[in-house]
Amino acid sequence: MRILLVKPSPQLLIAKRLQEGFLHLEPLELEIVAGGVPLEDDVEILDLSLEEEPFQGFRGKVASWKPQIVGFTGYSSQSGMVKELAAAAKEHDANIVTVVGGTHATIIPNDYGVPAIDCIVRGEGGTVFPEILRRYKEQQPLFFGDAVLSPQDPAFAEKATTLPPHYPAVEDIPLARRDLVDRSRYFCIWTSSTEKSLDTIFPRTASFRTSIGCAFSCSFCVVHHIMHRKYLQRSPEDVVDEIERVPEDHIYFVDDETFLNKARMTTVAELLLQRGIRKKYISWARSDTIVKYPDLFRLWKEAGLSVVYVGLEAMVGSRLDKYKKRTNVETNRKAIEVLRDIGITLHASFMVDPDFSVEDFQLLEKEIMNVCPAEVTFTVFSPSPGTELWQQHKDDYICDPYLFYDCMHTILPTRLKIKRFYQHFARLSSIALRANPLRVNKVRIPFKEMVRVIFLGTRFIFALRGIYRDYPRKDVT
Ligand code: B12
Repeated sequence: MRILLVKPSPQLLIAKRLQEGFLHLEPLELEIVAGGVPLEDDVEILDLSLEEEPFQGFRGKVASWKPQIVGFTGYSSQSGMVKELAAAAKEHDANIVTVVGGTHATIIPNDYGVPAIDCIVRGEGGTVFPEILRRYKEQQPLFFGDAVLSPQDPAFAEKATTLPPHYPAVEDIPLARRDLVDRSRYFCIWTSSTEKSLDTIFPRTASFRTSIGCAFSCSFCVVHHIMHRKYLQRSPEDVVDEIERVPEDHIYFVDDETFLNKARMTTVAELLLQRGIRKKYISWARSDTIVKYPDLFRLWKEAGLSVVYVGLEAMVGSRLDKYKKRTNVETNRKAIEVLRDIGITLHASFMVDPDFSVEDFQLLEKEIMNVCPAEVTFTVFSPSPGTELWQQHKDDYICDPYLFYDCMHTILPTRLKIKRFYQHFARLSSIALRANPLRVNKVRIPFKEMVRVIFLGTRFIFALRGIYRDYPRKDVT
């Protein structure tokens, strides 16, 4: 049997610019789903963001390879595209079975209740996909339990309103089939706070999941909803065994928060050091985790941790409370100090609120220099589909709240005129370039890469300034 797993391309210009310029990670979710496919079946992964013409690329692949099952992943912003691709597959051959999984399918399954989609997988996919294949081969209905729904099921509407199912035990989730993608295409921009020169700032980078979920419930985040606030953890041995096998020596941990369990992550670092595995790592961590466990981060620096992405979000207490961060400004400031002291690069992520006034933007501009040297990026506070906040704001959206849910486009009305809002938003990123450790520490990088980073950085800032043009309604501009 032939199974094609498809990752849609980003829809809006700013997401494309981000991916071309700064980081493009492998489709780990599809590699894990493929990991569950029995050996007797043929499975391929098609990453449409690598195609010049995504729709044509998809149609060409379906016509030439003739898959019997096509599976899609997708964020909310890609759900429109997934539906179009599924319809294109059916148009080519009505017998193709279409399966959809990923974040959007998990939280808003009823959005996929369309004739072109046969199966909607909620939650973890690697464990349920083999059962879907078995049912297909035995010509049984494909939907079962609370994880696999189908618009063809008379009870679909009712099932689609229930909470996402619980995740299986991490031990049952198959390992990623990393061999199914062209590994030379995936990279992440890496800076350094301690090295004087770097051979490349765009190394090939592997994605890696050591844990799933998060113990917190920030108002803008959907993860606690998907994971029922559970934090599932792979064992240290399992993590280190796989890290050793990953072909790349740069690894991006895609966990929501890697370091919540000090004992586990201490053992992982110790095993890496004992086994002489010398790789570099990027991870996400909360500021309070960093402040609570500075020794853990010191040990991890030794094990190769180069950059930590921290959702500082705001340096104003009332905003942190509004976002239900359960942390405070003092902790944010301490975390910056801890990382600086250890020599780990801080990637500070701030949130711009649609209610920002000019003064709020100016205040945030000042904060950039307080966190310097650091990689500094910005998103726009947006209610995440499937959360309580999303429901509360359901009458407020100024645009298609799925397509525009990329945390760059505001989906809520802005206090400033939207064009002005994005002028200020783009200005933050141009100031942030000055705070970047490469510039501050005068790190030597290859000339070609310097040209590339200046070109892509400038183009990204132009794209940010132009975001307001994407809104269809004239009155919002
Ligand atoms: C790492 C990450 C990224 C990486 C990219 C990862 C990648 N592979 O491309 C980066 C940092 C680039 C990124 C960017 C963005 N991200 Co992001 N990201 C994550 C994060 C933290 C982990 C995702 C991940 O790789 N998980 C590991 C994989 C293995 O797990 P998984 O995706 O859950 O997949 C499993 C199941 O969903 C299922 N499944 C998935 N697909 C399929 C398909 C089939 C057929 C089946 C059967 C099953 C199945 O099985 C999989 C295997 O277990 C999540 C949070 C989270 N916990 O989901 C946010 C998250 C997915 N991101 C989100 C967003 C919004 C974005 C952005 C759009 C905005 C932003 N500024 O952050 C951008 C733009 C990306 C783009 N290119 O368009 C939101 C999406 C919400 C939504 N409603 O769609 C999330 C949920 C964050 C959040 N807190 O709300 N992201």
